[in-house]
Amino acid sequence: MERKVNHSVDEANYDLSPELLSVLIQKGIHTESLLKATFHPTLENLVHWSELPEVSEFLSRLERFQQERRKILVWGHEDADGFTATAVLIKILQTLGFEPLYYVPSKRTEGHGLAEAGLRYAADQNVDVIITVDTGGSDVEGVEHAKSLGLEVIITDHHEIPSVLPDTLVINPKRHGGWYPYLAGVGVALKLAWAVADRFLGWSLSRLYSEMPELFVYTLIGTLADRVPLCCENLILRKAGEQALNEHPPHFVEVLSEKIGQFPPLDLLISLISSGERQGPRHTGVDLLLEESPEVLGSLIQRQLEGVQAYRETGERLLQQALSQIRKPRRYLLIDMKDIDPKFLGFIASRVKDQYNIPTIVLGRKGEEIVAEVRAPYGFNSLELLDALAHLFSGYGGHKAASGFSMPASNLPLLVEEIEHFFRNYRVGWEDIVDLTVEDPTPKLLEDLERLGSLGVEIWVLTRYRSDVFGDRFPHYQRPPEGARIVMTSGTGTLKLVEVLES
Ligand SMILES: [Mn+2]
Repeated sequence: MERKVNHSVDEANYDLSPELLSVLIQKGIHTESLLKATFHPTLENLVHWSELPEVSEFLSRLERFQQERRKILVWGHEDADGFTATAVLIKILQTLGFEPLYYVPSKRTEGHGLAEAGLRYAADQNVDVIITVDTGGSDVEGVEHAKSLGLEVIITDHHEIPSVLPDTLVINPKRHGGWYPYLAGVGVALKLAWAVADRFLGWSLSRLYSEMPELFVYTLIGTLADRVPLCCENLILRKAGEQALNEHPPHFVEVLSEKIGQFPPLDLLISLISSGERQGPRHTGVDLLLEESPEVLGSLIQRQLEGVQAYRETGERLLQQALSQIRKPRRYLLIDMKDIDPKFLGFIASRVKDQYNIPTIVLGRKGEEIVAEVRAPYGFNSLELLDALAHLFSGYGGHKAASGFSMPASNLPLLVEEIEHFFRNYRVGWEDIVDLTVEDPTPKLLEDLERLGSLGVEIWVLTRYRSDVFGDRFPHYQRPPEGARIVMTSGTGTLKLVEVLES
């Protein structure tokens, strides 16, 4: 990918070695404003909305929609990032007098992107404009279909940029060399909300925070659920969201607190939103966030809590079933879960990957199609694998660490063969995986790594162990032999030893 490196960045400001600065640039923290957000993660250092690609076109279109009294539908994605992004966009559009509808296709029955049933729903409701959140960035066909129904489409997404973009306005922070490379879908929606608030209402970001703190709580939930790196802008959004949650808990949090007799822990909020379900054209994952009536919320939450419990139980049972299929893990794992509910595929793939730390592909079925979730350990780009297999797929996309695809079931034998072939020829050593190789570590290097780790920046380094430099950073039972080659990571502020290599 082409990177817009700002060579005027003054490393002296951050007292960082040139080697570590170039690691940050490689990781996408490649402008003065992103560096500032990384080292001073406070709300006023959130990178200005105007740096989001194509945002001014987005604002002028909104202005036109307002004049022409257009009916807008926000098109979401069926996970916590998608639900929260939907809620953020709906709320900010409401402040402009729009009464947006929303639609979240079911992953199980409709798959990803601009699915047929939703487009028909939009047309039936006399919708003029669809604005997607967290989805659609590679859906060339869906966009064409929507246009043929007379719908105008604006895509907002944060997934990797495909080789062919849909022929419409696409807002994705990864465009044009990857500004703000880490934002979740809801982070993009929050940036758009800030842009709208600034342009149409004259609000600063801190005014937006005090007028609509719930937007920051939604952003917290979606960002954590999407497992994006919690550094730079995401660290800012996380801190702002936690503060908003404690100081101005949204309605659903109040009702939930009362129900369970304590302030809900974040992971319960994430599970609660994640377990949302389609109900006709509505979705409880979105309604939980938007609903204000305590009575309605009370019954929504009651049912949802039961859903969380059921999801956890079924998920654990299916996970055990998946683990029991594993015989001898080698370079990768391919597990066929046949026709279980596909909403468990991602959960299973993540947990199996965590356990074996090798690329994991979990297959399921959706009608005539095979659907799959792929999870990869640090250093393995799952999209590289999927690119190599793309000719077998009807669709695919995602991130380096987590991706998915769909495919005609008849391609299964070929898939098995080609995955095996891919990994047989896949030779990657730690040298290729780590961010930095340092022959002679210095105390300053270790301190810098710890500082970056405490700011949420994960950096992997291949170096040599020297007791005089490392001191007692690793517990004594873990200490490598003097001079051994080691792989370590900045973790969350404490250096972690990943592996001692044979030399
Ligand atoms: Mn997302």
